[in-house]
Amino acid sequence: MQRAMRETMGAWVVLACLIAQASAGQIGVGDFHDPMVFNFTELSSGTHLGAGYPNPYSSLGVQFTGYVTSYDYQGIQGNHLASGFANTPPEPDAVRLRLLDEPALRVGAYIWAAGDGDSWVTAYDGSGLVIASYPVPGYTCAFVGVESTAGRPIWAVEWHAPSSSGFDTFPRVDGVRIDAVPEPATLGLLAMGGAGLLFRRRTKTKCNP
Ligand SMILES: [Ca+2]
Repeated sequence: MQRAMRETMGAWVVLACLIAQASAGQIGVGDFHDPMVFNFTELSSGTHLGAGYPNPYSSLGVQFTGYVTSYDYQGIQGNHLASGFANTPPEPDAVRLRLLDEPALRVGAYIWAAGDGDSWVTAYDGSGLVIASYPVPGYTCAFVGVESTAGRPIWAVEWHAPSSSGFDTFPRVDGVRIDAVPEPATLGLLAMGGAGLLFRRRTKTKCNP
């Protein structure tokens, strides 16, 4: 009996894990499946992005806050977003992304962190609560992605440098990738796979008590 209960509980755990992975995690550029990619090549250097400015990505359901400038440094290629230091009101030390229509399962980007101390990549849910936050050491460039759960997807991401860094145009962000939350049909198939496993275990328990 105890074995049967253990197997049943195990199957439910598998099912739960298939429907919603346990927790957010840090991922790399190769972990994205079919992302929208933003390289900012179509924008002129000097373009302001943010509240009160035209949003060239509104049709894609994405709004950035930052200031377009150009430079090549490791994963940062050509036009990219510096912090909104030149915006009105100014937002030094931060580049932001906000999803307008649909949330994301994964968001990542190359971040060029400059100045003293770590910069941070922070993902937020629909209630503005932190899903995950990861550091990027100063004076380095790295791709940092966040994978959330379908049950608690990402609605906003902030790349933030320490205000004490003295480099108010940083961090710099480029190559932004956004993976949408899977369609309900995909989640349904995963759930069916878990339910099938549960059924097999119950059948096996009945035939081999
Ligand atoms: Ca670029």
